[in-house]
Amino acid sequence: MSRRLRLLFAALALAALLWLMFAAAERALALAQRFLELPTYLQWTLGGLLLAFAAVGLSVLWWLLRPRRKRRPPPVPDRGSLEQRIGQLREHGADTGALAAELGELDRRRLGARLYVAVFGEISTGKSSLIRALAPHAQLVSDARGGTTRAVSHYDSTLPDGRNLVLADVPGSRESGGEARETAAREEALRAHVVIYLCAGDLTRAQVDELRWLADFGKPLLLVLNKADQWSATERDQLLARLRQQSRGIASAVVAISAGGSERYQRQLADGSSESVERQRKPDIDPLLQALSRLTAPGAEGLEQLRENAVLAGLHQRTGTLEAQTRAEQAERIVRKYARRAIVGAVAAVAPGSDLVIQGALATGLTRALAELYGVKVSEVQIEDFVRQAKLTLRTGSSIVLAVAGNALKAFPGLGTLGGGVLHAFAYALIFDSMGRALAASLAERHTLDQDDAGARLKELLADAGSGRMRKLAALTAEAMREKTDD
Ligand SMILES: Nc1nc2c(ncn2[C@@H]2O[C@H](COP(=O)(O)OP(=O)(O)OP(=O)(O)O)[C@@H](O)[C@H]2O)c(=O)[nH]1
Ligand SMILES: [Mg+2]
Repeated sequence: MSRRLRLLFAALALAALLWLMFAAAERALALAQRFLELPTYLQWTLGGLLLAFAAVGLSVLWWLLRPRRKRRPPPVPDRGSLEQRIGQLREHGADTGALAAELGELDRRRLGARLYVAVFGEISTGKSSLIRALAPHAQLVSDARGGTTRAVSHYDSTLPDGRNLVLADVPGSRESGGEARETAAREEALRAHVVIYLCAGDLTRAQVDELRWLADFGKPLLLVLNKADQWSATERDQLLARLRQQSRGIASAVVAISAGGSERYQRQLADGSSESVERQRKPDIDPLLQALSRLTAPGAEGLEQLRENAVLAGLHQRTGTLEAQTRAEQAERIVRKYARRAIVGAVAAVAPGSDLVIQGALATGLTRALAELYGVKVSEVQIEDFVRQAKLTLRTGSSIVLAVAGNALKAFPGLGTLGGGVLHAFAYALIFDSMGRALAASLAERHTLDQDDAGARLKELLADAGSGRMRKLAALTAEAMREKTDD
């Protein structure tokens, strides 16, 4: 809802409230008289209703006028803590090469003290053409077919005032199937001192989001409308006005240019035949050069702190993603270990046909190990509660689990050769796998042992007979049972 509309509603609500208060005041005296004459229970009912009415009015007012939450910029960690986290990840066997390389590049560029400008935007908006116009002698790298940019490349260029800069040509975003290239482009944009965001018309919602994403990292931005030659002067001015509105508070300047690019046309030859010729359009990028000179006036050193903050904030996010991934892998190993133990235990102790009962000691161990992995403090009582709840879930869900296990036995005939007890063994693999996954997912998301959430996930997983998961559990069951019989 727009702010104006909200204010209008607020004014209306206020007027209604005032009117009510006046009307109430006017009648208050008369009412008071009659009120006092009423029996006590009616006095209370009437009073309660009035109070409820006022409460509703006030909450509507609050809803309309409540402060909107501002977008929060991504946090900038200090370098030391980031290095420590990366070190820990490395110790856990995670591939931290890219993160370390990013830190290395951060230092390399700081020491080089050159001014980096990235040309960023959706595919085919004319980024490479603009680089050609800004660095006429550069040999651009692009895919032979279609001229699409596939990787980040750098080119030397000079501003009209003689200052040197390094231009980064990056792959276009929002290319279908080009997610990895888009990530590379975004990372390069964070490494630059200034970003030129190129578009070729009105901004789509995705483009606005992309611009906001850059602005959230504190990136100095120029929003540049390319291919201005395709519009009349009036159309171009209208477009510029809309772009200014869409990028208010985000872009430092909005300008229109023609990067040039090439066009094909048919040339008539003297003998009457024709040939197709490619020629370069004449670029017109003066407004951009002026805006770029202004925005880069502080120079590489003046803009370095902003740049470093953006790179560190980006690294913080990437490190967080790798941490979550590494933890998920560790969780999977823990779950596998306990599921295996449960299978072995089942083969040793469960008589065929008997009920399924969660092995308490194993369930407790699994819960404790996962809580520790996710850094969640849990008390013995909480663990006991969770295990008790899981046991209850299983008591009512036993038939489902056995049915799922039975189907798996049919689907993987090899299991049948393992002899008696295999149905129970598989059922226990399924139970412990479900319990572990439910706990891990809940702990990762809630950062606490939330019984209800973990319980709901457990129920879902016990009945989930996805074929990939069943295949893994069948393999685990076969492996554990064979090992057991080999003992
Ligand atoms: N009319 C017009 N066409 C342009 C202009 N600039 C670029 N083009 C054309 O737009 C198309 C895409 O240009 P590129 O420079 O390859 O665009 P890009 O953004 O680098 O594309 P990707 O690398 O695939 O993301 C080409 O056909 C260019 O000739 C311009 O100023 N005017
Ligand atoms: Mg390109």
